[in-house]
Amino acid sequence: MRLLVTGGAGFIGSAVVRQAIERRFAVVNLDALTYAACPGNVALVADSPLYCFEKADIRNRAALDRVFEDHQPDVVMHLAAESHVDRSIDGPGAFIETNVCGTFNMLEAALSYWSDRGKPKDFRFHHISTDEVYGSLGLSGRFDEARSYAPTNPYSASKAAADHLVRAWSETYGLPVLISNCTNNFGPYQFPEKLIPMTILNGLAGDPIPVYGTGENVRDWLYVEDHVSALMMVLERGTPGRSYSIGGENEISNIGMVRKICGILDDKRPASAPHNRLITYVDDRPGHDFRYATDPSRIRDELAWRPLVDLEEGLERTIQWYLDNEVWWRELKERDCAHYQRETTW
Ligand code: NAD
Ligand code: TDX
Repeated sequence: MRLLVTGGAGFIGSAVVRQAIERRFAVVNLDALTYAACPGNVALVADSPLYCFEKADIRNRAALDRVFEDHQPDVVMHLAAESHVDRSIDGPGAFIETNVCGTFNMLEAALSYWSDRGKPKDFRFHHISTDEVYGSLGLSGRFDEARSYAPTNPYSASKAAADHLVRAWSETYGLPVLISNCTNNFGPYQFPEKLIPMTILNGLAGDPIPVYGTGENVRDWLYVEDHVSALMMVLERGTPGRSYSIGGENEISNIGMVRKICGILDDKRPASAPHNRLITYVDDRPGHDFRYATDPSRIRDELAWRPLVDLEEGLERTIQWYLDNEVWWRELKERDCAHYQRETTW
């Protein structure tokens, strides 16, 4: 099975690449290597004869046609995206270009490739999306596949637009697509602009740990390897045209999460305890969604997916990974990562 992965040098995409190679897929990793990419994320598999890298931008249709032609993939998993909400508030243009226009290019390239080959029935275009497309929840309720879309920030609006395009290419042209909408991921190799790695690295450095607003906003967290096992199940056994909600059922407020991380850091670095003295409340994110939570009943009932790593175990593994992999994040610290307004030093 030849799998084309886009965004495979990023956080979740690289976990897909590593797991797919372990399962003996031949993998083509297409990535533009933006500020968020790290080729080291796939170092463990880079020498495998099953692995191949293509530096290409999904905004460039001709480049996509060439990659499809050269590698003849059986299935596609599309993860390449601009992924940070704070950056989308500051500079929405890149989110529209990559997440919307780039997805349009991917669909057109895939449709043309699939049609030219006689529309093989096992071909799949799996679009990896987010629960943020559904907008914000109050204190109760959970998102599922029947929920109406109501995105509230440029990132989530761009992902919602991409989801609509993917569904339209299925309904109109018959392209065998799958869509999955997942909650917040965490784990090794996550770029430190996101809450969990930011808290770990600032905690280790003794720098302020920024908590937006009151810290009462709630997220539902899933360990990245469990997300990837769900993605592989959707790819292999999901029904074309359907979408799948993926969630960890690990709801926690941001301040609760930050305190948990500080507690683990206290155990691992007792000389710097208590780390929660570093917690600093800062201005809220504009349009900050209050709560996300996802009901994963469909993927659980139809595909028998279950997460294997609970929140405590996942946090322990993640924090230990950042402690053991300083070379990885030091290189990112020194990199010029195109700055944005809400940026905090990490
Ligand atoms: P990431 O920012 O870590 O990685 C994104 C990757 O895409 C990078 O390697 C980058 O170089 C590449 N990329 C960006 N623009 C590109 C372009 N124009 N052409 C080619 N490659 C490009 O993101 P992530 O957190 O790994 O998220 C991956 C996907 O999963 C995204 O589609 C995101 O919307 C979705 N998702 C993320 C989460 C989460 O919690 N991180 C949750 C649900 C869904
Ligand atoms: O320094 C911070 N302080 C803080 O309080 C940061 C970076 C974030 N936050 C808050 C904002 C959110 O409520 O923590 C929460 C998590 O923030 P992020 O890590 O930026 O994630 P979020 O905005 O929830 O979006 C993530 O999950 C859905 C990913 O970045 C998206 O790509 C994914 O689709």
